[in-house]
Amino acid sequence: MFSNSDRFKESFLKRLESMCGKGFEETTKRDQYLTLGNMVREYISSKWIETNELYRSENKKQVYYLSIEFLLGRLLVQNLLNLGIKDVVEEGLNDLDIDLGDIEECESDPALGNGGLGRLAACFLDSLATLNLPGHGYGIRYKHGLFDQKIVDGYQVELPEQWLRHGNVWEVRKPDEAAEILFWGKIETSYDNNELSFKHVGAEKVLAVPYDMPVVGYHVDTVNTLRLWNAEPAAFAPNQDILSYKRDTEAITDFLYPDDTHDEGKILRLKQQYFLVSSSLQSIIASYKKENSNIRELHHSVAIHINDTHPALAVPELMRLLMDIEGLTWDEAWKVTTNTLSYTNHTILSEALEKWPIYLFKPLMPRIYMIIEEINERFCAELWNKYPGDWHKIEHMAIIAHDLVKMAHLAIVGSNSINGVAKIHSDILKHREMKSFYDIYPTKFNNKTNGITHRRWLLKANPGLTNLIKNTIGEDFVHQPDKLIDLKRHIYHPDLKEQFANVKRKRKEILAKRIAEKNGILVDIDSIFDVQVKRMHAYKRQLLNVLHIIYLYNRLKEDVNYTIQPRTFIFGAKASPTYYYAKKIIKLIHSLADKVNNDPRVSKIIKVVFMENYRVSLAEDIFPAADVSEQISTASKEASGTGNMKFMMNGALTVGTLDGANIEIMEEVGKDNIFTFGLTAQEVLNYEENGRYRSMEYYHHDLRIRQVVDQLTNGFFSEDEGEFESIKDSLLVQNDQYFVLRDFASYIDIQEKVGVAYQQRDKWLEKALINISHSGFFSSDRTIQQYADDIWKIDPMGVRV
Ligand code: AZC
Repeated sequence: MFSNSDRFKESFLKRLESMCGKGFEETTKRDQYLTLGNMVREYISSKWIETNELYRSENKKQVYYLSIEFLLGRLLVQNLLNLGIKDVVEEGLNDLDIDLGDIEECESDPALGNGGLGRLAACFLDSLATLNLPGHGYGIRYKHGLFDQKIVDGYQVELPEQWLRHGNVWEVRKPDEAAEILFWGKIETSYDNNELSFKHVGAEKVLAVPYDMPVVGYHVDTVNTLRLWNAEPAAFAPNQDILSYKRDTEAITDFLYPDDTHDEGKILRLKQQYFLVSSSLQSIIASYKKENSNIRELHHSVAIHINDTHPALAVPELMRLLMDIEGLTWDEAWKVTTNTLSYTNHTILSEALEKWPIYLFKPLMPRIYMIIEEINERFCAELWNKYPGDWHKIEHMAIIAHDLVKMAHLAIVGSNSINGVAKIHSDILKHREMKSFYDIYPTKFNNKTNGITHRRWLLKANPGLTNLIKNTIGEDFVHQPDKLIDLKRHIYHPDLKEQFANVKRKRKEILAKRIAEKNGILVDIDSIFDVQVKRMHAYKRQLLNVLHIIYLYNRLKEDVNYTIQPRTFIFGAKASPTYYYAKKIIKLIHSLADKVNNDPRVSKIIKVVFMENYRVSLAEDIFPAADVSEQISTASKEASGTGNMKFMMNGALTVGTLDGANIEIMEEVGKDNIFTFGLTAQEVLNYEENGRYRSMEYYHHDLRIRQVVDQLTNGFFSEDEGEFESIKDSLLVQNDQYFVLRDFASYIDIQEKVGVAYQQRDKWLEKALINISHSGFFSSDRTIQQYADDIWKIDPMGVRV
């Protein structure tokens, strides 16, 4: 049905009318979306079945990627692209006067993730399938993904996200493969025939029903699986309050926790984690046992990856399944478990390190708690042997201490590999944050610098640039993104520069149109599009960006002769609903936008735009239009960043601190093609250790700083003067934890250089092209190949079509 556009058109019309029971003219865009989606899913299904059969018959090692988040973004157009049928479909639709873009707008944007961690998982799935690697995702089918953000009078308001309202054409419910999860109750221990056995009695049962979604590789036959679990009531027990049981059960998969750095400390969150882990492990073992008889060899056929600590209960749960269900001894089970599991750490922020109070943990998962206690005792005994008498060290490294279960310690002890997500982050893990573990397990620690899929962030998001690159260096880079480097030979070619400038301009026009529609602000296409899009968080320092804009405003007001290259400052960010400070910064950006955009003279030179409801689909319009990429976190705090890579790949220049993957971007493109500033990670860590930073000194000694900080509360903004008091306090009273004032001067300097550099148009275009040509290294194909080779030890299957 997709062999040519006429064929497609014919089947599409037939399907559309029969599915909707109305004539073509009467059908809506949504009807058309659903019809096309169903056709594509059907087309995928034969490859999907073949892939699964191949995996069964070859019985080679597979990896399962457990993640509490998968931030997928829309799938229709990406699937069409990966299947190689986008042009046929687009042509056929055009004949019917239908625009594929309009149809795409009907697809909801599944936001089953918060930010970097969830989006990384989605990029990894795309790379696994494209590299023909047998790898599947396991996650949760949240009924409501990350909240929709509305801005009302400058404040963020959260609305429930509704991605399933019109159904999900990509999923297949598999009730036959449901798993049972037990919570609460107690464990009865008995001892017969020299064997200990454990019976879980009085438990509340929850049914985990899988919904499978196909993960289509790019121009290959491989279709892997993303399995998302839905919580449903199991059999009802007598005398149970059926309504409250149903409510409590379904609540497990109702909402994604809208927070990616704080440990919510909620029992529901813990339930979600165990629910994900237990259902996934049961399903993995069941499918292993179909083809293999010896469970003691599980690790020869299966690798299981723990994406951050949220699925770290995989350690005790795998132990439980191997011992209590499969009958292995502790030692046998431990060998299999540690050889199967690997773990990625995504942050060193201490508030993100999960620690669960025993009083919550133990009653909810009594058997799991018993196993963790045993793991802890054995681990502490090992430590005692190694460091006899060093109680302090043992207490510090223990899995259970001070009535808390430390999930990162559990993950480290139970895994064969622990990786960070950029060189500097992995080094900080090894030499500081997790040094004591690195000392005893030096070979477990490694680095896997993050990557992004160029199939979404270049081929799908930026077809204009993709075509330009194809016309310049051929199509090799499509399959081998490191071939983008071939572009470097052409960067001095005036035609290429002009064409690139045109592509960028077109994308800026599209974004400008969207801004005009949504924000009612007219922006200048010739201005620098200077963009900071990411979650709102103190360490990411959107505030530094804001203070710089206030400073520019002041200069432009004070000196009518001060001229700069016009700039449009674009922000997009969601704040966790309970994160007071982050929400204040959103309000501050809006107040600043009012002030700047309504000043008749200043607004001709700079503008401020906050784009509501930042999400994957919006990001696809933003990255291609950006000139400048703001990556200004306090050095050492951003583990890697991945937005930085998406900007780079679309030819934006980075203004960044020496943090996370910014450092590796600099190593790739060279110092002349990136704008770095600010404290180094080492300097930040030194300050933190010696406590010698005094933000007040910077406030008193730098007039520019004093002026902008005072403006937060002196009536400069039209709000009541207390509105931004807490932000000022964070800088002065609380001694500026993230060194905003410390880095202010160097940020102002580098931004001035950016403005000047942009005016040397030819040079700027060369720098942008150099960034694109070096972005291949940041493909998630490279990252995944490294995971496959070094950690999971899996090989590709299937053949390219
Ligand atoms: C993020 C990191 O903050 C970001 O630097 C990194 O690029 C990304 O993971 C992918 O590795 N972390 C999270 O989103 N969340 C947590 C809990 O770390």
